[in-house]
Amino acid sequence: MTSNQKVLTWLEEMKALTQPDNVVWIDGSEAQLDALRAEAVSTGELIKLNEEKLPGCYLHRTAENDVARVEDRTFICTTKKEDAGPTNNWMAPAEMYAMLKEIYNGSMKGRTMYVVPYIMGPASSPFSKVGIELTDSIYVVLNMNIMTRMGQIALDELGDGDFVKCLHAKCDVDPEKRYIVQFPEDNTIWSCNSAYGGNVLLGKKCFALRIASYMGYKEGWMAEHMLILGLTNPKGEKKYVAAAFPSACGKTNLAMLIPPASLGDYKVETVGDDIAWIRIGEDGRLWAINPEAGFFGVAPGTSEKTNFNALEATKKNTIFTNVALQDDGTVWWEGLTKEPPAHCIDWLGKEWTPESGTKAAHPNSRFTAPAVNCPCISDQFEAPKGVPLSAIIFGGRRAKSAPLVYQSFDWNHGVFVGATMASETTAAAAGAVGVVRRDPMAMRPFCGYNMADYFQHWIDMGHKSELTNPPKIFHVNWFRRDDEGNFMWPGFGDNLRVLNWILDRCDGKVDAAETPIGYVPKKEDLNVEGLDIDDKTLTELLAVDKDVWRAELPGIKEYFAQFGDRLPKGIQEQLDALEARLK
Ligand code: OXD
Ligand code: MN
Repeated sequence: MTSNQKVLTWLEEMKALTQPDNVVWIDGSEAQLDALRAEAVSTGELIKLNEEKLPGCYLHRTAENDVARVEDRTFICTTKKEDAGPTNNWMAPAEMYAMLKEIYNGSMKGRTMYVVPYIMGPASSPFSKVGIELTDSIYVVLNMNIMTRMGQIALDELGDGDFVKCLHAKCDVDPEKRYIVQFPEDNTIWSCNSAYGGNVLLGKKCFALRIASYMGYKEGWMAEHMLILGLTNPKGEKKYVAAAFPSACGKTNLAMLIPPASLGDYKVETVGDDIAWIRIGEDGRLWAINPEAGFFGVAPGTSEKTNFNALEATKKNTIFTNVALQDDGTVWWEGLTKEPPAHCIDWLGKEWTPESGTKAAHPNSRFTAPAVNCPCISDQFEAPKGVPLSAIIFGGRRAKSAPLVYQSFDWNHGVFVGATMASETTAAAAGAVGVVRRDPMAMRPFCGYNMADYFQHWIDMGHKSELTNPPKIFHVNWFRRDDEGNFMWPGFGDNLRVLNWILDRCDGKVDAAETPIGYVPKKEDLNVEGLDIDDKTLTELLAVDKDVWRAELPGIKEYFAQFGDRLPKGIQEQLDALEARLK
């Protein structure tokens, strides 16, 4: 399928290491995929769902100990420890390779190795990159088929070029020997002892964020943990924004927002729900592509009401992981319907009823759905150059500090706003509730190099002479609470009102109030027509309390202190300026 000598030599090496019984090249043809589906069903790796109600859909259950990304076992292996930085686990590459080789040694004996060539990004896009994943899991092959452009198409794109070398072996799914390792200097990813999506679909977080962020740093572009959406107003004007949120902040919902009909004829289109690769275009603007071809979304909480479009996307050719199986061969998860089914098989494969007192679906159960299934997928989804960004939005879940929306003063201040992003923990996650977790640009688990250098790269990008028309940078907080602890903003579709203000600011159509943290809307410029929101609540939603913000400063300083003198001067200057404005 290829005469690329680099591919063939590497494959021989990996075969010698893992010693599979067979090697199968994945060409991406439906015939081959069908055969793999049938094989996975025959071994129980996949369960075929109701063909009438969920055509082409399958259920997979992972091992009980293998249900989420494992950040404590995720490593960035650069030659120098400082290049991985204080927010990443690190080991010297030679030491890591040696340790992992013992784990991989003979691990595919009695198994088949699948060779999965794939493209991150649309085929024939100058922005796209090719990877090859070697895996002993059919589940991985079938998921990669949904999440990437996979098969011969990728080898054709590759020619005799370079690629990201990805090796995945299930081994014994032993959590003690589970490692997710990136070698950014070698364009290499090694993952072992897991069979759960985020750890094994190596094109996603491992490549499209960790390795790609490092590539972007070296090559002058950016790989970001951002959704991309297009918004068309009633006049037919279309604009694009990219937005980064920590988990549990409604990122997928925003990416697929349904405009409230009462606001008029708006249209939201999804370009991406998780990752954006961003470059400077010939017109001096930032352009973004979504490198992925599917959604790897969290199932629980997804319903017709909360995210109609995401749910629609899962109705055909989707692989569900760790959700519950209903008696009619369809799936269920907490939040899908108000009333739980009277009976189902839970994510562990056990009988379940509402009286069981356990969750039927794992809280991190997932759907892998083709993006083309999404009713609001953008017509620019395959555009080789991507879409031009008018705004970049950072967000977090903050009860008191951050107003509903504010705009940064300029690019460097916007980078500072992203770098100080934080979210308060919710009851949904383990650990204490309301604890502030710092997650710069939502990239804390995904930055493939020293985060201080990443901040500097952001600053540098904004000042490149080619970037004559950079997007404006904003921060939103849908989660502000009143003194009784109630959410003050309705969220969901009504977030369109905030997007409208943001785009009006980008067009210079509305004025704003200057506060110590940035520009905040004037009450009259935020369209709240038809909302049940009183003047006092609106005032509070947009208020910036200096005392609350002064109390934020020690936490920010402490976070930045870990970077020592590698923290960019541009970031320190922003911190000093904020402190001065808060005096
Ligand atoms: C994801 C994540 O799965 O960010 O997208 O954890
Ligand atoms: Mn994500």
